[in-house]
Amino acid sequence: MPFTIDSARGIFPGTLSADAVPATIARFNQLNVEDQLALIWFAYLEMGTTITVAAPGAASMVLAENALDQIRQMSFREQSQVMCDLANRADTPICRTYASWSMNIKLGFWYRLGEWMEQGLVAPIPEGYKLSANAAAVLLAIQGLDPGQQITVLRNSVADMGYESGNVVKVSEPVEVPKDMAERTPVAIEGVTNATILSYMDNMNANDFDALIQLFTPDGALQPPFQKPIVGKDAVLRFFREDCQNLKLIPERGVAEPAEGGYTQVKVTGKVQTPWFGANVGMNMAWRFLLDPQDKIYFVAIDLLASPKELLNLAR
Ligand code: ECH
Ligand code: GLY
Ligand code: GLY
Ligand code: GLY
Repeated sequence: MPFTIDSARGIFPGTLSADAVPATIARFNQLNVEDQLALIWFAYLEMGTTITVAAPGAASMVLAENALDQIRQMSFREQSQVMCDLANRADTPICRTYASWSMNIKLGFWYRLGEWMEQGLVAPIPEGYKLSANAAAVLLAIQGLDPGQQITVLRNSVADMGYESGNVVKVSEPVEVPKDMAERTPVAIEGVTNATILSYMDNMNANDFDALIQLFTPDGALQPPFQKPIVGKDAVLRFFREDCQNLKLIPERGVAEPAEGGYTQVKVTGKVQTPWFGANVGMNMAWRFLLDPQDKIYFVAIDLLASPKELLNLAR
């Protein structure tokens, strides 16, 4: 075979991804947890003045309900402790539960706590809390990012909270039925007619993950932004069902060219919307596909782009 997953990761090396995101997360992780929580609070409040976050789905809130009820009944001091424990990745029952949740449940949990903090039901960030100089600098860096990068920093900052322990059962929202054929609107991509690529976009947009996974080779891999590849059909399908419902992929243009050994490499750029922000935030993205000689997906990387200018960068 002419490619390995590792070598496939290097296709279209000129693609500039938003390095500011992991760089900002790394700085964020250096802060003490009081600063971390206060910083997210300030960033989230400020973001709310320009873009609206959608309420979490009912299903995800049911799954977080027990933990939320427990927290609601605590004293302010205990509530603050729980939030610090989460940011500290302490080994507590709530931190273990939190780590077992899918991304959307984690976000829904914080969404609700944020509401309760505003309503005075959960311990607020102390009035007049003053960020350290480092934390203030990180906040400033976040304010300078484009909205797609800001929401990615926010999401990634809560992704790794809690306490990850061995064989814990992962909890995620139920999978909805795929969109009706009659309700699907096929994408069109300037410069790309490859049926596998078009089906990838259309099946993702329809939440049709069983059809989507058929497009992959058995050992195929998918690399989400700023993450290691997820390898193998089973793992990729699990990722689709847990983390990819109700995305809107709006590919705009692309290029397809032959690669070694009868493979084809395809780069597509365009926008992606998350159900959390809908049309309010269009993330500038690239997909870098490597198709095998049968046009099955051996590898696809999804990158959050450094700038809108990158949407036009289709060079090899
Ligand atoms: C408060 C203070 C105390 C601490 C905390 C608080 C609450 C914070 C809250 C934050 C909410 C943040 C949210 C962020 C949502 C971000 C969503 C993003 C989604 C990106 C998805 C992408 C998908 C790309 C993909 C494509 C594929 O083709 C394959 C699959 C996949 C304030 C209380 C913490 C409430 C809601 C960035 C890019 C296109 C890879 C998935
Ligand atoms: N800069 C493209 C990549 O992530 O490999
Ligand atoms: N409201 C966004 C979500 O639950 O995914
Ligand atoms: N929702 C998973 C990711 O974009 O990384």
